[in-house]
Amino acid sequence: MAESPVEIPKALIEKLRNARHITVITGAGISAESGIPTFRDAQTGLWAKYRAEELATPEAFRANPELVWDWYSWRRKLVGDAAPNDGHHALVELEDWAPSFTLITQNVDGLHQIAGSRNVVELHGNIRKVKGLDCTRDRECPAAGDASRYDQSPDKPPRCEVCGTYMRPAVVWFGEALDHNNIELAAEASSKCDVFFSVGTSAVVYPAASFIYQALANGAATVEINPQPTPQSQEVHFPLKGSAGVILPALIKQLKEQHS
Ligand code: BJW
Repeated sequence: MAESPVEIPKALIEKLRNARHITVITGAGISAESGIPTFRDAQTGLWAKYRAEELATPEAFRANPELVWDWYSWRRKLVGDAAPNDGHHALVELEDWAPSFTLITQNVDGLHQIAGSRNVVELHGNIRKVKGLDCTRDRECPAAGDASRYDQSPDKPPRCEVCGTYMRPAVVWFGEALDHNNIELAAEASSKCDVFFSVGTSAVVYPAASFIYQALANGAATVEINPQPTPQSQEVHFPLKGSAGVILPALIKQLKEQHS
């Protein structure tokens, strides 16, 4: 059933028109309309079928490297076949429109960059890349980088040609530290923004879910776009219930109409 036309609150449009910096954090929900499953949606989410602790932790990889490598290869193929949707494209328009803009994403699919978003902070890494499991040079290792070079490898997982360690997806698993520089960029963008959007995330994974509180503490207007309530829905100024692929284009349309 088609969603009814979306009315964006005039007060939000006004806030956006006066904003100097806009910060957006996205989660798996924005890519759902590109056919990529979310993690926690009850019927369709990945965790409805697979156990996170058996696949998305360093312990799981060490215990069963082939299973985890295969699972990520399957997801990499899914992501490789997907294209950005209207929600991703609307965020590119918002970046073009705003004086200053930061897009923090928890997504590992790279669809924001493919859509054309420029100032993107990838908090949880990128599934299209690999790095060595125990490599001290991490992403600087010559064996790290584009995962597709290992697609034809008979070894699952392949080994680093320099030090022999297993190659693994360059994503952040539970219990692993996020890149320090990325946390700083996200924290700064959240503290200095005038409007903060949380789009398509269940807002349960930390530290990603904490950035909105920095925005709130610094007086930003906060917006949530999600068809389902989250633990943060009651705290945001503008909870907009619905799909990112519908609400974001409607918001851009109204922003531009009232701007001309
Ligand atoms: C739509 C839609 C549509 C549907 N439009 N919307 C503080 C408190 C409690 C726990 C912790 C804490 N601090 C740290 C922790 C532990 C842990 C954590 O947060 N656990 C909680 C789950 C309890 N955090 C960590 O372990 C992090 N590391 C860390 O803190 O390290 C500390 C450390 C320091 C020093 C040394 C060592 C360690 C790391 C977290 C890594 C998360 N990794 C994953 C997997 C990435 C790789 C992969 O892809 O496999 O990241 S888990 C998974 O969850 C993935 C996502 O990025 C992340 C968030 O999920 P997301 O995006 O919100 O998706 P869903 O499915 O949950 O929600 C989708 C939403 O979309 C829903 O709300 C839908 O309604 C909505 N939706 N269709 C708009 N069309």
